[in-house]
Amino acid sequence: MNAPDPPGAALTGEQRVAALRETLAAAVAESGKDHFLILTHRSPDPDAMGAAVGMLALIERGFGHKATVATLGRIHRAENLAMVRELGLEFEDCEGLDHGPFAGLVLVDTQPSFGHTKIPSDLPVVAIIDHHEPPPLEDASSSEGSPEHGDKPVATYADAWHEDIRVGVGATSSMVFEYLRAAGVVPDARTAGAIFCGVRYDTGDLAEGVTELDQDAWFDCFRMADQSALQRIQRPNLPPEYFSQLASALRSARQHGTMVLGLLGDVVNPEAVAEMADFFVRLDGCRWSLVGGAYEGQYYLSLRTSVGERGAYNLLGMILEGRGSFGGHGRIAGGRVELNDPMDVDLRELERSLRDRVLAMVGKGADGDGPDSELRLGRPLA
Ligand SMILES: [Mn+2]
Repeated sequence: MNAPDPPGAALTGEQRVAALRETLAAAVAESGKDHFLILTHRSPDPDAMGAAVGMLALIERGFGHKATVATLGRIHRAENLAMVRELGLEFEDCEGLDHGPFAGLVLVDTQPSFGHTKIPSDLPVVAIIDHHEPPPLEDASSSEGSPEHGDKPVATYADAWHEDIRVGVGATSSMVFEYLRAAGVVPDARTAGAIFCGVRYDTGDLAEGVTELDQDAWFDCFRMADQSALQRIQRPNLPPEYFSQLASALRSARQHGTMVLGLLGDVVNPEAVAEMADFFVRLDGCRWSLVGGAYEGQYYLSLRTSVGERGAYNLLGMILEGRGSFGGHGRIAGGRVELNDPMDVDLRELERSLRDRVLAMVGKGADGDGPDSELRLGRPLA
């Protein structure tokens, strides 16, 4: 079931395009600059990249302004690296970029208050296009919990920003596809390929919880893309670290009833936790998986629920109990907790408390899968 439609969901694509066009034009008039910076969350996933590339085409070809896409944080996952390589995507590095030329920021697949998103405070936000659950109001106004949460100076122009947040839509890339379609901009093969990858990744190839718009974006962009490139993106070569990470994750993960829990200690890259969570949730009888791992002073968490389930965002919020920052939609959620020094002690404490918290939740919902002790100890996967 999709979430209730937020206000504004009844707008047509044409109305949304007109509103965005007007907001950008006002920003150009006010700043005297004709260039926008498109940003998304740290270490962008395919949906973030697809939405950014689509937004670039919209702003340049649909509206006639200049635009630049900048990213923050390395991309590690083999499929995501293959997407950049095979489609020839080019992004600026957000850090060290001269903000002088830009009239303002267009955010895609994220929102200003999200912990994994860094907003340059000297640039006004002019537009937000996203499908993630907005943070609860008390979170947005409080700086407790995470040093990154709240307390973010966000500037805007007099006319406020263009905000289009539709939690029911499967991918932000689909939303950007709608803008392009309504503006009469036909995506080139590269843009269509990027949007397709975004919809494919965030909806699991339209597996569940999708709208007609996601389906239109998937089918239309598949037709317009280079299909052999899409094939190479889906099954890329994998580096040796992938296999050693997989082996150690398989050794340490445990099945507790209908959940697989893998708290992996240090990981080879932050996206390994998402890869393993995607993999473990496919275990027969598993309804959700939670995987965590430490990388460069941060503890990353990925939560997945199985096909047909939703509520990953709420579940991860309950597990984190106000620690760190998190986001998600449908079956996917991710979070990040800052580790303090000395890191190894803090890491072990954090993993122990996460395990206790999760097992307490599983215990409450125990659905007759053996005695309680078996539920607590868990069953090795391999
Ligand atoms: Mn997304």
